[in-house]
Amino acid sequence: MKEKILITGANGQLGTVLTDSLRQVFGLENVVATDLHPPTAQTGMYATLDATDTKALRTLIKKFGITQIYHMAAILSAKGEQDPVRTWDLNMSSFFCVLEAARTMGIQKVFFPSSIAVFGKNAPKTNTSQFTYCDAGTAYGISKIAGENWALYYYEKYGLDVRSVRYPGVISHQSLPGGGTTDYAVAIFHHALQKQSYDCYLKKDTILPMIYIDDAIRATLELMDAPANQLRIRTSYNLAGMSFSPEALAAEIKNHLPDFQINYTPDSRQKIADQWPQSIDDQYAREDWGWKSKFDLANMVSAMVNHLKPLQQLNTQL
Ligand code: AKB
Repeated sequence: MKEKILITGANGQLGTVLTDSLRQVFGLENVVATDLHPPTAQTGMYATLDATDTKALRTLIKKFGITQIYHMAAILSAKGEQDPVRTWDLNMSSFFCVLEAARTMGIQKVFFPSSIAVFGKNAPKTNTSQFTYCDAGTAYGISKIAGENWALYYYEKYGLDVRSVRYPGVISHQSLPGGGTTDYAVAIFHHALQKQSYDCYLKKDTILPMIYIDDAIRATLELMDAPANQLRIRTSYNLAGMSFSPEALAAEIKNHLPDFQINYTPDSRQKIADQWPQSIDDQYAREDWGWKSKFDLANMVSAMVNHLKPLQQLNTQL
């Protein structure tokens, strides 16, 4: 069967790279990127879409004969705390639009991104297991754990093939994250290259689970490609990449940029980070669909510096 894919939130940190990857796998003519705002660079089919607009979503599904939806649109943890009710509203209503359209319009597969934000202060901090307390302490995290349970509900009640991973903080060079608690781990590279210094909003010893973009995208594609009967988790799979603190990341960056200096001025995001695990046990992902991360702290930092340095040099020449 020829797959036709629709992505919501295609301009976001993950959406941008996922769209490119899906276009490489399925062909330019089979992937429709959607977002509230037009993309900066146009490389394929695009439609403006408010993901909470059921009618508009259904029109696109019909028009393009969509068979799979990757629902990436969401308000993240830090931004979400500025308006918790709106965060719940947008994250949930957009997912319901997708689930209901998928259920009633013959969509074959849905991808729903969850997050380590589903874990709260009662979950064990290290090697946090698949099945533990999910007492999320942010509006974003609450919407993600609710979304996971709705994914399971639609799977069990209607047989809808919804798949999901709990992403750690994603580190990418292609685009900037927006509104997350883990965003520092991307911003630090841009500041290190532009100003040789960074003022970090988390304490130096705050260890969080992170994943490099190549691993995050590969995990998504591998999960979506796995045989349905191998998948035991229909809420969302724990996913691990690496774990580090701002201090450890800064030390690794210094190996490439010796003049780099870091300061720490913790703000409200510290409280969010303190609720989250430091490391994740992704045993089910490894067993069910063969997940294995490739990037550790050292090779992630090399990759980021190698990708961003030439851009920085170009910017200073302009
Ligand atoms: C955030 O920090 O909100 C996200 C996430 C971990 O889901 N990057």
